[in-house]
Amino acid sequence: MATTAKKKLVQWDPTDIKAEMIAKYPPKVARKRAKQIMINEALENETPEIMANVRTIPGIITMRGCTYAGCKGVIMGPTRDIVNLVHGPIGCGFYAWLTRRNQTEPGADGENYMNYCFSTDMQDSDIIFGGEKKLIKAIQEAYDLFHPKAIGVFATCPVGLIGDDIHTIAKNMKEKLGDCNVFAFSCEGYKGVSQSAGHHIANNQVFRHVVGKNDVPKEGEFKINLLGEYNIGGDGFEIDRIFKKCGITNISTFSGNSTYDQFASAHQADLSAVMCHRSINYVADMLEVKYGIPWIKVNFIGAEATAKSLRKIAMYFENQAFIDRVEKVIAEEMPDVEAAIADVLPRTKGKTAMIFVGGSRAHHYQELFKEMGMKVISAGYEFAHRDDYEGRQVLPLKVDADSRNIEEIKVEADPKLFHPRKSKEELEALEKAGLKFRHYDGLIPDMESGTLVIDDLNQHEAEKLVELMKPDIFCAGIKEKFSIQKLGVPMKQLHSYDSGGPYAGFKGAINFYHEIDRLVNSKVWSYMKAPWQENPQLAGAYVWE
Ligand code: CFM
Repeated sequence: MATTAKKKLVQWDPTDIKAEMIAKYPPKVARKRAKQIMINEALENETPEIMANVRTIPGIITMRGCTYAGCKGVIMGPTRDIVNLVHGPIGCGFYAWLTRRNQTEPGADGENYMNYCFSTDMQDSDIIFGGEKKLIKAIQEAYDLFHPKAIGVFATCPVGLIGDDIHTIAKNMKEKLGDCNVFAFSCEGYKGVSQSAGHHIANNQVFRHVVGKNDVPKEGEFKINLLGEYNIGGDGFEIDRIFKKCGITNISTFSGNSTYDQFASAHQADLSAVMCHRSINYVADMLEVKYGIPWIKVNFIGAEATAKSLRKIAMYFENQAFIDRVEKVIAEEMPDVEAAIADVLPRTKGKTAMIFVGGSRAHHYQELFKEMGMKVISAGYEFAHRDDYEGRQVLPLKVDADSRNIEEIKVEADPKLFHPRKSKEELEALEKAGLKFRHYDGLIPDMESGTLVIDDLNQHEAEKLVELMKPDIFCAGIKEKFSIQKLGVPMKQLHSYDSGGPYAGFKGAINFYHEIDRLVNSKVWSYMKAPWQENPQLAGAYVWE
């Protein structure tokens, strides 16, 4: 025998796995979940339909977060010089305080409010008599203490229920203060079915109140916006290092390591590069319609994907010296990557992984696993929409009661600031040469046939999946971490990176290979046995079973 690897005891068939996962549900729940659990049969351009962006069934322990989390934590959290004032009970403010690993480098002005927790700390009496006066006082206090350029007010659930008029307060305070932009977000936790609604609410307000407000010209020959990159674990720092080396000027990242001024200048870029499609694709569209900036999809997770994305950016600008410079950077960076792959591959090849993260990493991280010779046997998003699974050709999606709740901004070409960066003919020629605009194929076509694609996975199903399919590694978040590890399977957090990272770009890829190699080859997991697995003491059954 050439191989010493132990054969898995469990042989599985995707149809059986799916049946097992929903076997315990009442019939109505099972029917709904069956539409969100898909056995991948993606063939060329035809992808099977998956149900996504629908309400979680009450009682099910979902992996999702709330709309407020998507607005305050995800989109606005990483911007350092906007005071984020949470209007609500203190718990909402406290739990959104540095729990996402946004990183920032305060600039010369040193202005950075990310490490503060601002809240109106609503009490019972505010819920009964209204919290508006308290909010006005809090805005004034934050202004007096810090004199920030901007203050964002975030509504938590009770604010929506009692009807405090946060937008009028913001408008009045902006006028009163004079040199501070104040705007508010109606991002009550219950507003949508997940974080995704909060992304949209946040982005709409940034687009409405900030983008396009700074016309002081930004220098740079190849100017882009990087949309949907949040600098978790320093990913954005690594991407910016590569951009700098290539001669790319990043006008504005939405919103990793960003500032108010960057958003305000975003209309000066000549291309938008979209990383996390789910959280921001509509901003890319709005930037194009209002200012004439085309957009392409990129991915800086995975060394090959990074090289490919850089080449796409270079191709767009059609400048030979720039194209050569990008090639030179790739040629300089790749030898270290290749050496790291050669080191880990004998130990990682053929191993299996599962990835369940928010709305884009479950797709992007497949690149890194592929580079390590590993197969992703099941993956899915917490809150993505059908286009993130099946590709943008399914757009526009049917509007339902929940999506109708989330505002869609109608934008038109700006009479002063709109100018098309390329003519129609130029764009068509680039498309012909292989550069696709406004394009995203989604996760499904990138996964092998017979794999399982699962939307809004929950605690029960995660445990079933792991028990039945025994992956070599499971990737998700902190809520899943310990229940999976107790099953004897290593678990990697792909939201917070378990305090590791960066994993983006070339250097990030190398970090990731080493870390996954250590995790999937550690023997410690096979020794895991819970006391009740050795000595079961109690067993019970329901009478109806
Ligand atoms: Fe986009 Fe994100 Fe993600 Fe997301 Fe998120 Fe995140 Fe995520 Mo956690 S914006 S959808 S809401 S890539 S916080 S940086 S890791 S769930 S997959």
